[in-house]
Amino acid sequence: SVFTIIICVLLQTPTLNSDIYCDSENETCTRDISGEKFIFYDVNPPEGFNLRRDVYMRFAIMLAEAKRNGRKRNWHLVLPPWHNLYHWKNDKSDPIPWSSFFDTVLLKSYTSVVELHEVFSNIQELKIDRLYVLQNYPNAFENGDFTEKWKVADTCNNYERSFWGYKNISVKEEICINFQGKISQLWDVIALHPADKHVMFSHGEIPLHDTYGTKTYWDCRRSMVFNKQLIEKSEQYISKYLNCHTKLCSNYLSVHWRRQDFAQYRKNKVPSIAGTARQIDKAIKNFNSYIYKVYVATDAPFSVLRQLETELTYYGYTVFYYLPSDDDIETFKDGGLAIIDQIICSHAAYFIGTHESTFTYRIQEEREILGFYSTTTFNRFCPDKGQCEKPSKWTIVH
Ligand code: GFB
Repeated sequence: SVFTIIICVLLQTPTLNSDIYCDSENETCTRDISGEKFIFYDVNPPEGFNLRRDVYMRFAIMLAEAKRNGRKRNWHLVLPPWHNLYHWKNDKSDPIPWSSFFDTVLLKSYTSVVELHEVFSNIQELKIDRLYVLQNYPNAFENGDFTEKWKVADTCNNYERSFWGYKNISVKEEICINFQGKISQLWDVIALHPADKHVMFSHGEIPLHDTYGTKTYWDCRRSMVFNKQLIEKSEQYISKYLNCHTKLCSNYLSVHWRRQDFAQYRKNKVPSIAGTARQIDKAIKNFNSYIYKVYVATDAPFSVLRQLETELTYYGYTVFYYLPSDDDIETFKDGGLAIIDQIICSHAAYFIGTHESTFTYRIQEEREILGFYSTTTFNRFCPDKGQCEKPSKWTIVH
């Protein structure tokens, strides 16, 4: 009817946040007033918490930068719940929202992010329009050069879909993409199907930051603040046991002593227990010989931690570590307890970390944000014998 056509014409006035669908057979138009679009992503299952935090930043920056140029106003990034993480032996059941670990108000102040459960606040089931399964090119250095590129792949690698344990998520179409280079190229992939509203990328770890360590990077990093409960719990510990009541403590040294797979498969890169104690003692003597408290964050079994404690006691130090109560384990879970370790390490006068551990990198970033001299931060454990390159310094940019 004429009336419907008029409505159609009126509605077709371009607006930023609306999509109009007209069905010419029935002469009806419907307007989706929300017009909101969502990016979902997932990460290779064996990757740990702290690499995943970096993958989040790549996606968040990709969206924030596009919005900064006035584009993609109706796009949102969905925070993938923490589910079934390989290292979290006690948290294998329910998906954990980001609010359990981070201040989501601050995450949202950086760019438009939503928790997955928020997407389900007014729908029962979600059909993702397109799932792009990202995969590496068979040869990253074709013709000797690493060039930026992507293409729809001829063959697909195996990909296990779990959708974070949600049974009511499915996919309309799956496309495999060989991908290499900067994450902002994903906008070109999305443009393959401009009408899509729910787009997902698996293997979100494959695309790289457009720029690393720049102001853009740090603006996003600063918005990743841990939630209040975790901060308060850590500060209570620092005040009660380490006797420090300020942000920049002067009276204890902290270490991130990554063991488990590092001690097993990277034997020539990590020190022995006695070697670790020797290096801590040497660092304290060089830095400030009045320090006698050492906080140890570690994934080592308790018996191994006690051996390090014995060695350090022999040198005259008092050793501290966070021993969670059953209540703490229930409340904070493996992820939260690891964060408490990270926060306590961040406030120490001097920090020594483990080479090539993303857990250590995130502590170093936190210390940069707090304002410590970088000489007190970018220090690593060396193997007992052999070479020990200096750690890279990623200092803050304001
Ligand atoms: O975060 P993450 O991946 O850093 O470490 P890496 C893996 C997990 O180990 C953390 C636990 O999420 C914690 O659950 N963990 C490690 C710790 N250190 C500590 C600690 O000091 N305290 C507590 N409470 N927990 C990657 C691995 O580990 O290293 C990859 O994720 C791979 O699978 C790679 O093995 C080489 O970067 O250290």
